[in-house]
Amino acid sequence: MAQDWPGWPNTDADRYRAAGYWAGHTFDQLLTSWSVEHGDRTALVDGERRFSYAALEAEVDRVARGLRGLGVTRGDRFIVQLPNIAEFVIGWFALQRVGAVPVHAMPAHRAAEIEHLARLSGAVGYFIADRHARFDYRELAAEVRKTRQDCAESLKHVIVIGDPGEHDFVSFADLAERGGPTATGPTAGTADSGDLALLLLSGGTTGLPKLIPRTHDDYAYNARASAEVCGLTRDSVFLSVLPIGFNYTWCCPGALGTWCVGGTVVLAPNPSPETVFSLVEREKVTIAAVNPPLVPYLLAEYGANRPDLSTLTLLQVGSARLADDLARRITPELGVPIQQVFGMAEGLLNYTRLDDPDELRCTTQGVPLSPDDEIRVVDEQDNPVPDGEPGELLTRGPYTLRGYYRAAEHNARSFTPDGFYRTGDLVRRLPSGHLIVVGRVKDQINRGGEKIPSTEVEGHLLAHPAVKGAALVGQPDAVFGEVPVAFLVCHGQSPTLREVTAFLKERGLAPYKLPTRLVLVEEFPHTAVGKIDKKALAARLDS
Ligand code: OOB
Repeated sequence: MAQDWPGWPNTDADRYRAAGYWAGHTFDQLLTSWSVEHGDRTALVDGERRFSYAALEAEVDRVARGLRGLGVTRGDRFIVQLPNIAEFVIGWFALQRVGAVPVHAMPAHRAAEIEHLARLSGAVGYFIADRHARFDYRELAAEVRKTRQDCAESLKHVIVIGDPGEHDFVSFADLAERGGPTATGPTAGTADSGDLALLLLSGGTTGLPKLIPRTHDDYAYNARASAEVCGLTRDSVFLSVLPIGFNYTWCCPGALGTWCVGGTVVLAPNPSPETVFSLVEREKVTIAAVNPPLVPYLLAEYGANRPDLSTLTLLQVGSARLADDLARRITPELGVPIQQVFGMAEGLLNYTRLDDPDELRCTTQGVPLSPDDEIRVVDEQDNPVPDGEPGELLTRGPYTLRGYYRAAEHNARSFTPDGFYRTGDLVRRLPSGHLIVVGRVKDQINRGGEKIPSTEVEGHLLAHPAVKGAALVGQPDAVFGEVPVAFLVCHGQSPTLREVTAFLKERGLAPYKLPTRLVLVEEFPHTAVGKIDKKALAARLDS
């Protein structure tokens, strides 16, 4: 497995171990120790279902037995595409128990994304819900499986929460029966803490999105250190508002960070302000993590109905730039302290600190999590810029990858020779170390936290018979910060927006990536080095 992704050089790995960041535990070992330590306490709430730590572990064990019965084994990759339901947690830890590697997919992903994930990861299996939010995931699984039929590492096992339907899929509820008598109990030493623990999908910088390898050591540190910086304790109740499979919700500190300290995780079935506030009241939530587009809705709902938010001690906002003016309204209006979170699935996390003055909490995206997060802010030649000046953020540290999974060629461009990850984010660093996100040099659109890899969408647009050239550009938007607009050069009859979005949907693209507007042009402006000049195109949108 080691040749699939470059790990940390030994000197750095030794340093991270000596500093205590890498504690040498796998997630399966962590689950067992949490269950021993906090057995009767509530680990997870999903609607009317409540799981103590001990009950959660028992469920995990049952499902792990079933996975072993199917032949799932150490190192196997397994796509997990589940909404905010307890089975995400049970399935995820069951995979850990057999030493397999969850590959996180978002509920909004469709055939194009799942197919890409399956191909990149070589996954042997796929967890889905039967239906969720008016979408039938069994149809999606059947479609992806058909296109992967030719491949040795195909999705052999599709495990369905709910009704498996007509297909040759396995019901999650029946999984345990598959386990033979020899398949009981956790297997000691199924994985090493330096092994791959999970694969996350990158938001994309150039080309198609890559997979991010995260180890037990680095991801457990990510969770534990985040819990500490956010002041979590065993009395903390974390509300998962965004999809639970999102790195932010799962580990920053999210669910995993909450369990590290013996707290309770509550799953919100949807992010509507009514749902969020009724769960805050019912479950006495202490910390919730949201993205910027949700904030105005939360403020409006609070203004209208004045729910009791007295238990809430922290509202985290992250995944896209929060406008300073909106940030400044949160604490005065809701009476809840805010924390900005500027993170990335690749690793680096920045948090405003609980004791930062209001001004820093409202106008900056925080300081790095770890004392050993190394930060460089550089110009186009990789030379450091002075504090206060904008530059690209480069970073290296104990929980930031040194290379993507099975992407050697791409890695040479995305990392400096000395191992710094090129984030593609433009930041300004204040003398205090706080970072302010001022822009981006990567070819990506951030639609209120959902990342749209431009090249991926352009590839699909170019497959349309009338399209000769395509460029996806972000247009400023009051709700989402920015939304994708497609500039097209066409021959023959130009398609309409409706035709183009229908075409992209047909190709299996996730709905949030669909352009909201078409601009037809004769030809594209080009930069000095011959690339499509997207800045010039974006400028046409402003006018
Ligand atoms: C989070 O992770 P990803 O991998 O979906 O996206 C990372 C990118 C960053 O490189 C940056 O461009 C943008 O999302 N971003 C922000 C931001 N937080 C993320 N841009 C401005 N302000 C912020 N606060 O989005 C993510 C991962 C862990 C925790 C939080 C967010």
